[in-house]
Amino acid sequence: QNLELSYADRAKLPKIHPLASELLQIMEKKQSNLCVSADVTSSEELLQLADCLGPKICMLKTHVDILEDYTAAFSEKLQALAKKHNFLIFEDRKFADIGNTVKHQYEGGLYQISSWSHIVNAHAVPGPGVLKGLSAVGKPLGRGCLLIAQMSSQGSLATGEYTSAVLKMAEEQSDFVIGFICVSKLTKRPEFIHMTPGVQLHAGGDVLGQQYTTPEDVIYSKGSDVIIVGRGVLEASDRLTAAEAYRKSGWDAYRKRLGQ
Ligand code: 5FU
Repeated sequence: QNLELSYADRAKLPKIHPLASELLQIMEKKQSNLCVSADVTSSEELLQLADCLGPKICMLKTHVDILEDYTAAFSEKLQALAKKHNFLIFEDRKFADIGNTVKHQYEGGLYQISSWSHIVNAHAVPGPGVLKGLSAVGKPLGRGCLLIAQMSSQGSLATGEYTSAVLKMAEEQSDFVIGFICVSKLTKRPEFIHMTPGVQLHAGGDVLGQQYTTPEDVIYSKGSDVIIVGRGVLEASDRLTAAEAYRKSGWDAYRKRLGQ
């Protein structure tokens, strides 16, 4: 007996957050659980990436603070590409301060992240106030947040009891938290979406502590929902072909999980 719900089934759950539902519908429609991490330093290159890889992805992850030439016009263009290709934008800002500070960091400053990013993430280290601050800005805009429950890097301190406490915090603010950054599935509650970085087609790592597992391992064995891939795509000689290989690998692993 297969108790595993499909992405489409989960999108229809009565208690699902509208943004989580939208993402699950996009995944089903585009047959993609691939999030590309667009870790480039030029706005033009990021926009080209988004336009070229847009059809293959459910979500594009950014680190806006590594861009050398950010302008408000860039964020307008990125939003237009997200609409054109039907993907969500996830700014990997990792907020980690008291509520009042993260509120300003999310809404204001140079980047005005809340105005263009559908999804952001936060560390649970400060306690629930970090979510209260972020949700004061994000909820009226229909935004959602991922809590960082685990990290892909070697020696991460986000394990065990810390990870359990993050889960509890998410459950208490599920009107804003749509899921987790994690290494493997953490909760049976199907409304939460699990997203996993540290993915390449071959297991391994880099010299700065990143650790890689494969799409099959992440989606099928570990039960996560979304693969987040940076250099696996960015450093390929043909990024579009690489993105398609990751999309297919992630989707095949999902089908296998459903027993199809
Ligand atoms: F929260 C995390 C984490 O635990 N590991 C990560 O690697 C976030 N990341 C991000 O995913 C990291 O900041 C990069 O933007 C991306 C992984 O890139 P890679 O090139 O696939 O290693």
